[in-house]
Amino acid sequence: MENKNYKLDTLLIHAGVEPDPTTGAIMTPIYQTSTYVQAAPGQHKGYEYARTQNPTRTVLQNALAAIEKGKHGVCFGSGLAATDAIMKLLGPGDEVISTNDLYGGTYRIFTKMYQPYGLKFHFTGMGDMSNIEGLINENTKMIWIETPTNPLLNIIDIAACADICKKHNILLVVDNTFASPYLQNPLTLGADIVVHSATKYLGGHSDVVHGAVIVNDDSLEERLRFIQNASGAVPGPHDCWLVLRGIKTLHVRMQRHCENGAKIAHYLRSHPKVERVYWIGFEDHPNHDIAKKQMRGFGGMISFVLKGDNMNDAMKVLSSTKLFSLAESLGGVESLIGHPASMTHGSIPREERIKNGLADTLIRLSVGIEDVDDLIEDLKQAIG
Ligand code: P1T
Repeated sequence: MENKNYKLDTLLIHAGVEPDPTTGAIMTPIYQTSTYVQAAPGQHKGYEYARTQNPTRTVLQNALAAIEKGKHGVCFGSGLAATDAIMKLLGPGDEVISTNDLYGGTYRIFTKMYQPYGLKFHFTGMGDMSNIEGLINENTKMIWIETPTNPLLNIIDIAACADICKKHNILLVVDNTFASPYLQNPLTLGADIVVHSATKYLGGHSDVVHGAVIVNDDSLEERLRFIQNASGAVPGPHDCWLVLRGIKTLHVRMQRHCENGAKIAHYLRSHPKVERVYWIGFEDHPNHDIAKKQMRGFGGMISFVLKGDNMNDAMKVLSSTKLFSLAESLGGVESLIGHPASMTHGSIPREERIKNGLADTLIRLSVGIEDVDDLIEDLKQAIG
């Protein structure tokens, strides 16, 4: 599709997608092949071996670049494989500053995989930019943020981070998984690299594990493309096709996630047994203004703690919901409930978690797109 000026809702459906040149199939075929026949050595149609290139993956990469307002998309076998590829841009002695509230698996790959290889990580609260400035030295090569953060729904000012990064010649990476490209485009706010767990809102149906990196810079793309091929953590064509199909409905799904999320956040806040609700749409959320400035909506992720901070009460809610399924992950059409301390963030040492505000009793919701009245009834009977 030539015209890059289409609005996002149109790009989600058409970007990168052309009728299949051999048959005219409107849907991109799943090129389930490992290799491509050459007429003579080096004489091929742009495809040599499927770890290096696959036409289904190429279409998805182009679509992802377009919807993130970037130039290049590079896909991986999972969100963490995408993170792994980005870390391979760095080397021993390099330092990374990251937010102290982030997905447990990201914390794990940083501290358990890359720290032993000589990289150094600093974790800090990023509500206050001076925390970042204070940690920068000549070895600092990357700032890595999630916004909104997982699971405490903190908001970090992407443009302000980008200013600091530009001043010190540091790469800014934004994990845009929670927002999705429908709600936020970090590259337009000055980020250098956007990373996604496409397993979540991009795929949207809890049926695929997939990761993506989107950049503008040609030399970054070249290095990431090299890593994609050399390390080989590539997604299969069927998984690429599932994500491609998922993003065609991202806008309609996200609208409903946002609507349902808002209603449930307000319901929980008014519940006498609920102590605190973490949701970025509340006007008294500490960084609500930044969320309003950099996002187009507040999404479907909510965390909360019950009054009394009692583990048994939290466990009762976690095991009593009927529509909200108790499971890791998020961003699918169906609602999920989770316990970050033992599930998604179990790999962060308890003292670290508690220090950063992640209570043992925190409950996380990924609000789906079911009828919101049914979802509220479900929470009502579970909380009691
Ligand atoms: O699971 P995978 O596709 O490898 O993505 C990892 C990942 C990266 N970034 C963020 C912000 C994430 O939330 C995740 C995965 N998160 C969960 C499985 C979860 O339930 O929070």
